[in-house]
Amino acid sequence: MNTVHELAEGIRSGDGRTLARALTMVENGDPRAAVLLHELYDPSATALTLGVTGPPGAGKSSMVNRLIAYWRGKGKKVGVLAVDPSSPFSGGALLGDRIRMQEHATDAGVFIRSMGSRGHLGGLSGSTRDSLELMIAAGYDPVMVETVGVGQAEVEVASLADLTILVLVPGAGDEVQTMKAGIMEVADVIVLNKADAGGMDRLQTAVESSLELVPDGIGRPPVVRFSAKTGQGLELLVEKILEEASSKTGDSRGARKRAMLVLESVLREKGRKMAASKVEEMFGGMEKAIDSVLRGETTPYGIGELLDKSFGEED
Ligand SMILES: Nc1nc2c(ncn2[C@@H]2O[C@H](COP(=O)(O)OP(=O)(O)O)[C@@H](O)[C@H]2O)c(=O)[nH]1
Ligand SMILES: [Mg+2]
Repeated sequence: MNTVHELAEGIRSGDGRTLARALTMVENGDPRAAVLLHELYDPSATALTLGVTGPPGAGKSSMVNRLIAYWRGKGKKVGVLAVDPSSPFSGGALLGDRIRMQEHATDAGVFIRSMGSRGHLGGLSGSTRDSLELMIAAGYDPVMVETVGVGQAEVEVASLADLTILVLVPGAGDEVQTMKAGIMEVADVIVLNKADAGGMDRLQTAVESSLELVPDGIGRPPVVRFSAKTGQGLELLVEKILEEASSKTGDSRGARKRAMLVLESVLREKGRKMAASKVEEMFGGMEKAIDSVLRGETTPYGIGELLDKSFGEED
């Protein structure tokens, strides 16, 4: 068993096996992971992190594949985290991703990791940002996170990475997919994928009319027509990503934004854990707390009030 310090050394030196082991520690909630992440955190690291979201089948993995090839061509070490919040057990989508990205599987400059989101209904696991941090420490730049866009995932992915790329495709219900609350606001770049297959004009019109509803102050994201199949639009896509990155996270703001994202992620996890342990202490666990609600003794909100009191909050 290696010490945390040895693990840190291994990761910094770019050893893929050590990185893989550390990712497993993070996913399993191994208490040494926090010590390791603390040791590895370098506030001056400048890796670009990109969250990729959008409906299943939109071509997220295919687009990521193109971006990997592009950045490999520029001599960059590229990290990819594929999170599948919808099917922690089936693994179907993850397998598909592996096949789509496998041309890069033997390239030492590419690190691809698939993870489920056990115990996290329909959302990203709390360890996702920690996994990103491990990849940053190992020298990957950029690092991309692909999530299946279901429910809250699009909004959650925005609090994970420097930039959020939303991938949409032409098809029935263009309006519905673009109008979904919150999506437009969290996207920094909108990709209209499958440009080779037609239907782009209608999709673009739908997207642009939804964007008109986004408050002006936020700034409207660029919309890029793209085909992961032919590679059409790739250069423009990269240009827009880099432009948004330098306007949103340029200079020292990048370091600040990263520290903020990581702190938010740590606080979310700590808050959840502290609240859960209070519920354990007061009720003997979630199930018993629910029993108490069903017996009419309290409500979920009443439990929230109890938590406020027990954490000494007064208002
Ligand atoms: N015609 C066409 N098909 C595409 C394009 N991008 C992806 N696909 C196909 O769409 C399907 C879903 O792609 P995938 O990358 O797995 O989507 P994801 O679920 O969003 O990751 C696959 O069969 C891809 O080959 C594209 O630009 N044009
Ligand atoms: Mg995929």
